Amino acid sequence: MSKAEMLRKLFMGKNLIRIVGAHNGLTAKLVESAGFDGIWASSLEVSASHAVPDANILTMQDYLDAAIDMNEAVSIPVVVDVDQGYGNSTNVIHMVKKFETAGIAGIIMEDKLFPKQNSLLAGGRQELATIGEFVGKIMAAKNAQESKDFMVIARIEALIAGWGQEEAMKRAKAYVNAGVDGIMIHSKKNNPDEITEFIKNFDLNVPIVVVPSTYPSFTEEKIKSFPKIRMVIYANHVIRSAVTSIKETLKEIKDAGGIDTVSRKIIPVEELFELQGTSEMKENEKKFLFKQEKITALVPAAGVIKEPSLKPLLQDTPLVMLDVNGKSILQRNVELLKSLGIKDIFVVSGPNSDKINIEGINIIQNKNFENSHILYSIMCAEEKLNGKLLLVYSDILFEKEIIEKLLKSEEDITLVIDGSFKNSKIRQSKKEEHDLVLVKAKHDPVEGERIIRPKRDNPVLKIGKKIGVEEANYEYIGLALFSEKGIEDLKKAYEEEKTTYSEGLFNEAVNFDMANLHDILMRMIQKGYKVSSMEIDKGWSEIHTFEDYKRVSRMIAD
Ligand code: SPV
Ligand code: MG
Repeated sequence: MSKAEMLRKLFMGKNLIRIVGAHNGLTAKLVESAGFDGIWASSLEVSASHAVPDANILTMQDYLDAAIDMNEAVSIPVVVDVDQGYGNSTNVIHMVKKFETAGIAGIIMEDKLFPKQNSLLAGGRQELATIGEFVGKIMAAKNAQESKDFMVIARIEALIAGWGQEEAMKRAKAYVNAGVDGIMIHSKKNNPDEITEFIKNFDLNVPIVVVPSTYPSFTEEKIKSFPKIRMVIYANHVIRSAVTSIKETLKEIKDAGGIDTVSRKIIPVEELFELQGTSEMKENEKKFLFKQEKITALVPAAGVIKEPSLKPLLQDTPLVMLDVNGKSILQRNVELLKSLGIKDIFVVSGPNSDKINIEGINIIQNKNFENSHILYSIMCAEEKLNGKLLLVYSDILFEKEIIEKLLKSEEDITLVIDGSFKNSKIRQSKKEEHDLVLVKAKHDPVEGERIIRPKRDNPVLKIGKKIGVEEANYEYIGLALFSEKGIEDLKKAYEEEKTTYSEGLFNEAVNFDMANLHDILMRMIQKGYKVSSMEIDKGWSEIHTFEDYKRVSRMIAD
């Protein structure tokens, strides 16, 4: 239902319609939450809120902007005080288009001349338009509106201007004949006599609106004894009470020399947040705000190739640059990462780093490559590691879906682990050579030919190449995701271990610099850090030997 329809319905109902003056979204919202029927977008309140006289100093656009703010803040109808329409009939046509388009339910237009002065202003200029001129404006307004529901109410200022009852009634008749939807009769007397006299003589078939600002004793109870009065406007009490309250608050702050006492008397900021629609904003953020997380990918590729079967193939090229069916391992992985929106890719290189000539990656050199291993290489990139980190070993190829799923992990450290190694002859033979990084996770893989991978929390309890045959239930494939906190934890653990390390084995490594990632992860697990896992069943391959290379080349078609 449009707000204009809502307003018309209120006029068709039995209850006296009570609307209250406001000047912005916040005050309109307060009027709505207090349970009134609508908002009066008062020219006095709006101009006072700009600290200028209510005398057409502000422009139509200013009043329109204020009315839009109010209308958007509430779900009840807004009736706008449009003064005399901001000019002649031509201005009125434009004004109606603008206010109706903005969703305003109705307007009250007064029969004064432009520029007007506020009706209550002592000694103010109260110049009336001729009846003919104002009839023309009413016709212009009614003709300009698009929907049948938009209400145009004429405001008679004859009593304000001291022209008397007869003139007021003459105008009422002319305006009703011109097609207005209601009459507002205004008075600045300190009693309602003028108004009640006018109403007693009023026999036209439109509702009457009153504004008892100067005759406040004319309460709703009394108003209700005049059934022709269908709407009462409390025009300026919101801004006046705001000024009262603001003055009191300011005085107290000044007198008390601080905000200690006053803070307890005014609304808490939480209530203000609520009025501003902050809860709704939070709900919307949950639904629609997808944070663009910065994800860095790191490929530690500084290792010196010791595998004799690969040497003839590689010569002095790093393993990451091994050509598999026309594209290097690294090229394939970089393309895959980029297709997932990961643009910050760092490769830690060792010997012959000049051979790593791939566009769009950053090379970090591990100059100590001969005497170090993966953990040391990762830490070569330490200052680049802030935000999420995707770690991709240099000698593996994998399905895109694995990374897609891994990136969704909300854990701090997630290792991709494969439970299929126990059934693979190739993996078993590598196991015997201690070439697999084994994992003991809390839960065993789910056995079966066709299964849906379980989505469960399966923390890593142990990780290493030398875990007992029976104990290990997975293999770590060389893909890991660290959250921002996860990477901070890793850095912290690294620093701690480095300071406490003194010669000899570091977990399974011969010394601290020769540590693999799993060496520090094992230490972290022992210290109580959680290392989570993402279980997979195949979908990846590593290239450690010539046999691996042949197998992968056969598998990869493009
Ligand atoms: C207003 O609130 O701006 C009005 C009512 O027009 S009065 O101030 O009484 O003129
Ligand atoms: Mg006004």
